[in-house]
Amino acid sequence: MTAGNDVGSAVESAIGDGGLIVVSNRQPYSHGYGEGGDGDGTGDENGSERTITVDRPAGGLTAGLDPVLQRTAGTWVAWGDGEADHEVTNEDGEVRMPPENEAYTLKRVWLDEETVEEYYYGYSNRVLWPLCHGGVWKTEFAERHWQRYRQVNETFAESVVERADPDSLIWFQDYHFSLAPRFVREAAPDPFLMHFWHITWPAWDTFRACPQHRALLAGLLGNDLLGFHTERYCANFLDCVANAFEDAFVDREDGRVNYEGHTTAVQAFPLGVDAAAIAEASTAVGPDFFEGFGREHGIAPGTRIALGVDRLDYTKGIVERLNALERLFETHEDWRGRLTYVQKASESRSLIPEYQNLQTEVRESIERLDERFGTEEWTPVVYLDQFLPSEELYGLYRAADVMLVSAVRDGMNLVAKEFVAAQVDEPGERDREQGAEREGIERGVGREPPGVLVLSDQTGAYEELGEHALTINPYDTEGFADAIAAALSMPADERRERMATLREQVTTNDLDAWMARVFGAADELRATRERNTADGA
Ligand code: GDG
Repeated sequence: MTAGNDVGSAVESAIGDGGLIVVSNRQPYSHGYGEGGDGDGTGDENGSERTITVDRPAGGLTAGLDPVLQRTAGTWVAWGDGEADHEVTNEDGEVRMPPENEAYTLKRVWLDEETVEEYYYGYSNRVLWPLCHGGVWKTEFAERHWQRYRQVNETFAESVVERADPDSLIWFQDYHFSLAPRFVREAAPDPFLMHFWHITWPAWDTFRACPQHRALLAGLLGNDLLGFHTERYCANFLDCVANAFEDAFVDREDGRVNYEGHTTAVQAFPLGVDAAAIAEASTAVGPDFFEGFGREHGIAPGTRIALGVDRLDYTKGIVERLNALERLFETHEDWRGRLTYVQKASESRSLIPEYQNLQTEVRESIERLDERFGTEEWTPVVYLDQFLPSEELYGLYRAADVMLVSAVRDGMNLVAKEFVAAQVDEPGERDREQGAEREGIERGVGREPPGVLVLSDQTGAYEELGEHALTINPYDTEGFADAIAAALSMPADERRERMATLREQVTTNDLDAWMARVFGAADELRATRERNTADGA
């Protein structure tokens, strides 16, 4: 990471003596059962033979926040969803983490099956997720889901209040906790509350369809600082507040709301990735991995690789992408037999019917493409549904000729940035390194680096990377197919130029820089608040 010292001082200054409390739905560490005892993995009747394993943060913000919590000896409050979580926590649901140096407290909140169904699947993912991505028609409003969401927010808020000091800094993550900030403020008015909203914020015309829109806004306005990925989401949020509450004072210019005597700053903080760690990990797998990968999936040496990496979610534009690839093979026949598209997809929220339908649709699209165009020697689409270790995922980013990011709506899309961070090779370098003469994925390269990013203009990432990526509208199948063809035949000079600018952007605005900005803003607001209190006294 580039801004290590900056982030350290910004965090320390913002947190002060009161400590940091992070609140998120997913926990940084979860405990499960491994094989043990008699070796059958089940243990004896009371389970005493089973060994306990720990799952660690794989990447992204969770991995980035973990060292911050360790450094500041804070508390992380999250849903304890691991099979063995109960076994390692005390009677308050607490366990010290990470296991090797026990630097901070992980407070686990227990949610039973019905609660998960209603709060997590029901309200968070069948109301807020589709609503915020503009899919009002995909929402499923049910009073009991809303009541449960409220109740879970209250429970999390109680856990926070029990652990907060007047000068604590409390940081909520995402759409699972819209109401908690107000609950905390009502019980403990002094701590500094901030919130980062990881998904898009829709326009008022969409948001007002939600029967609970006022309560959601009021909940979030319990915060002192509310962050979004882009200015556009901030503007949408401010617009919603202005329309929903006649008595709210909204300063669009300065990004501030005064509502019921409390001021909330609303600011854009585009999330970055840990570019240095990704770059390093991307070189961890070498020719052996790619040889095996090519053999396993029937990818012949010399084949160009297009890559997609997504959670299986209807916002990610996977079906739209497969349509564009089908069009490409129809209209640019010369790519038949020479390009394989690798789709890494992680199953997600499978209890929700829309997600089950999507899984079917994706599988059917792939089968159709393979049936229409596939040959004995060539598979047009390779589908990977297993979770890949970071090194393999980043290695695939490094090896890809073209990265396809085609979300129909996406708060940021970190995959686009991770791909750029993993494009570490100077042209010709890998050839020299490996002394290889053959082309193709067999030796870890599709062709001469760098690769090309094809990016949907409907993502938050587009605001920062759009100018130097090849831009597409995921619904414009024809234009999308042409963009893939253009990416595949882009001259080396142009690829180098584009990638150099993209890399500059992604490495400068990395995860540390983001953290420094967020904590810097919190620090400033806290200082202003203290001055105002002193002046008023
Ligand atoms: C939400 C917003 C916003 C995926 N498969 C594997 C794996 N991944 C990792 C990727 C990436 C992450 O999952 C997905 O992040 P995205 O940003 O694409 O999307 P969401 O999950 O929808 O996240 C989004 C984000 O929050 C952050 O604010 O950007 O807009 O919707 O990091 O690398 N990682 C590993 N193996 C896999 O198989 N190791």
